[in-house]
Amino acid sequence: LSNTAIYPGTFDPITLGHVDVVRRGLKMFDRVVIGVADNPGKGPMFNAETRLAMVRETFADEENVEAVRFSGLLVDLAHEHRAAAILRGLRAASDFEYEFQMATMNRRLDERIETVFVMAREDYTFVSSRFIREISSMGGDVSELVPGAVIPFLAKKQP
Ligand code: COD
Repeated sequence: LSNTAIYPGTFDPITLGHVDVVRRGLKMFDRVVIGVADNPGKGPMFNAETRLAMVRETFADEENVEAVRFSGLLVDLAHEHRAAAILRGLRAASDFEYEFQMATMNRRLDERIETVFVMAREDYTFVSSRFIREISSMGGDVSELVPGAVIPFLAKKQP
C-alpha cells in the first residue's frame, strides 16, 4: 500500500468544507485522490463530468491532489489506487451514524482499508453542498463558502 488516501464524495458542488478536509488529509498522507462518485441516485444538480471539472480546477496547483470519477464500489477504487485509507469529514453528530455505517460496511467489504475522519473546521461546520445549491439557486451569495472555480458554474444555473 502507498501512503495515499481516497477522499470520496458527491461534491455537488465542492465546498470550502471539502477543501479543508483535503488540506488536513495532506498533513497525514503524501497524496489524496478525490473520488467523485457518479451517484445518479442522488439526482445531483451538476453531472459527474462537471463536478469533476470543478474539483480539478480547485486543486489545479496542488501536485499531491488528483481527482477521478468513479461509479463502482469505493473499496475497489481504493484498491485500484493502492490507497491505505478512506478520508472522510465529520461535521456534527448527525453525520456520525451514516459515516459509521459506511465505514463499517467498507471494512466488511475490504479488511485492509481504514477510514480516517477529520473534524470540520469551526467556520465550515454548517457548510453543506445541499445548502449551497439551495441558496445559490434562489439568488443568494455563497462566494465565501465555495472555491472560486465553482462560482461560474453556479452562476450558469441561476434563473
Ligand atoms: N466540513 C467537513 N467535512 C465535510 C463538510 C464540511 N463542511 N461538508 C462535507 N463534508 C464531508 C462529508 O461528511 C463527507 O465525509 C465528505 O465530506 C463528502 O461529502 P459529500 O456529501 O460530497 O459525499 P457523500 O456523502 O454524498 O458521498 C457518498 C459516497 C460517494 C462516498 C458513497 O455514496 C459511496 O461510497 N458510493 C460508492 C458506492 C459504494 O461503495 N457504496 C457502498 C458504501 S458502504
